[in-house]
Amino acid sequence: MTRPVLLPAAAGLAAVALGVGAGELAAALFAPNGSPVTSVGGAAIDLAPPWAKEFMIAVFGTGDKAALLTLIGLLVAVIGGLAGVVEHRRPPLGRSIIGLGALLGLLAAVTRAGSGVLDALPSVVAGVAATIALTLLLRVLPVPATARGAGAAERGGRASASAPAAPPARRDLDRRRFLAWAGGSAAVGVLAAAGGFAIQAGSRVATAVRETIKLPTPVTSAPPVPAGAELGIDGLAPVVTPNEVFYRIDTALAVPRVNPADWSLAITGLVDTPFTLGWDELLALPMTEHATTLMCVSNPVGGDLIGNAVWLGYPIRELLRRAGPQSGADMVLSRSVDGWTASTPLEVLLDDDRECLLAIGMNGQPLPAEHGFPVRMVVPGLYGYVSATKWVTEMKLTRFADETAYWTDRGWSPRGPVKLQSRIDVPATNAELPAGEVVVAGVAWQQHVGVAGVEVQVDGGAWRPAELAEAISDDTWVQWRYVWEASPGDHILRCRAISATGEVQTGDVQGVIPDGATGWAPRLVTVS
Ligand SMILES: Nc1nc2c(c(=O)[nH]1)N[C@H]1C(S)=C(S)[C@@H](COP(=O)(O)O)O[C@H]1N2
Ligand SMILES: [Mo]
Repeated sequence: MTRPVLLPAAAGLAAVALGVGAGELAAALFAPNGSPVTSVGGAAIDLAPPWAKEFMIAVFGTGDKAALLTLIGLLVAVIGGLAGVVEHRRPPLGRSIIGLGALLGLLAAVTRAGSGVLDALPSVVAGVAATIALTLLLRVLPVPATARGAGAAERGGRASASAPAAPPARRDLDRRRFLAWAGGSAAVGVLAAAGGFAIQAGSRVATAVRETIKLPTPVTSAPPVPAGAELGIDGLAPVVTPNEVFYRIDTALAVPRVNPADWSLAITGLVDTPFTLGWDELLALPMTEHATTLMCVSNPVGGDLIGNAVWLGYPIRELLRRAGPQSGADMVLSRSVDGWTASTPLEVLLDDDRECLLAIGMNGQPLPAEHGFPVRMVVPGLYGYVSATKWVTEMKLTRFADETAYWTDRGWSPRGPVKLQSRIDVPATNAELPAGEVVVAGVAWQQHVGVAGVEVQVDGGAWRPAELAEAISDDTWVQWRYVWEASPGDHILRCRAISATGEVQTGDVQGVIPDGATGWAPRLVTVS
């Protein structure tokens, strides 16, 4: 009786080990909050009655978390073994058990505070991997001679009366092959899980450190946001974008988790005295606070890959001066911990009248991991792809003629000054409105140049001036509103900005490649 239970159970155990390992690795790489094991553990802690918690702490002390994880491991092992045996006898019942287990992990992961849809992924990966592994392992399960004969043969060669289905040598080979596959699957699972936990341990350290950081008080504070900068219209982008909704663009599949203690910035290349700056040294420098609107060159006309934040950091020009740029250098090639690069004109970074920051703070918080923690660059007036390097670790002075950056190698322009643009936020696309006074509102920007006016056009008619809100500065976008006397029918609204230098936003349509989109975004509404 041993073999028909033991080997399928082993198959189930190995399959589940592989699944859990794959799930943990997927979590570490794509969804740090979606680890099935950690989520189930967290849910268990949340749901456990007080006496159970007290019992765990009383028995295991500070090892209570490790004990809980061991308990979960044992539970998973039991479920795996059971699934193997059941699947062997009555497929697909065992696979259903695995599916239920994965569903449990998924539910635990997506119901945790601050979780997102992506947090479901690791549990799905775990479930799919375990199911496939179980199916394949059961296929290579050695066929017993007979239910009893096999066990008897094992115990001493007293062959049973019914003849074996396969010769013993063959059965032995089958068994070894099965054990190799099962053992291999389990080993891969354990390795993947260990790898996942190791990666997450690093990220947990960075996250924990981030939470303890107290940002230094700026020596030069940003002036308070003027009361008149925020029109407070429903549906209009707030003048300062909260970190949680700030757009995110980067090439990093997994958000780099950098521990400030391990962070440094090297200033290299065409400089007299190259040097390296550490986190503590950076924190000790006099900090500047400045509001800058950041925008992606891939933002289509009317798009929302733009946000405005108050950044805290140290002026990059001071660092560059300390290194002493050599004549001939005209570009700073900044590099991120993940290898991504940006090419920024040196003269922009050295400009005394432009607050180019090596930023550590965003809207009063340490930079969120997604936005470059611990240190990034922020440059007013240039698109992000040539200036806003997140997780920055190197600034190399070089020449545009000698080197190219990540996006330049992919067809984008080496320099990326932002273009004059504006957007309608309110009313919403295809809104149905009652006739009469309708508030049209939006934002307009040309960072570091400034916006002097916005005009609105209805159905291709005359351009009429909108009211501008107070700007925080020329480095930020500005809100605007226009009161429109709407008559029944379908209408097309457009807006255009006028810059502080008198440039009028062009209606010529250009796509985002190679240096930013232009045109006027139409907004269709129906008035009745
Ligand atoms: N390391 C790194 N930094 C990067 C990028 C990137 O891919 N990797 N993308 C850049 C681009 S294209 C933009 S638009 C801005 C976006 O910054 P955000 O994600 O904080 O909004 O970051 C820039 N910095
Ligand atoms: Mo971008």
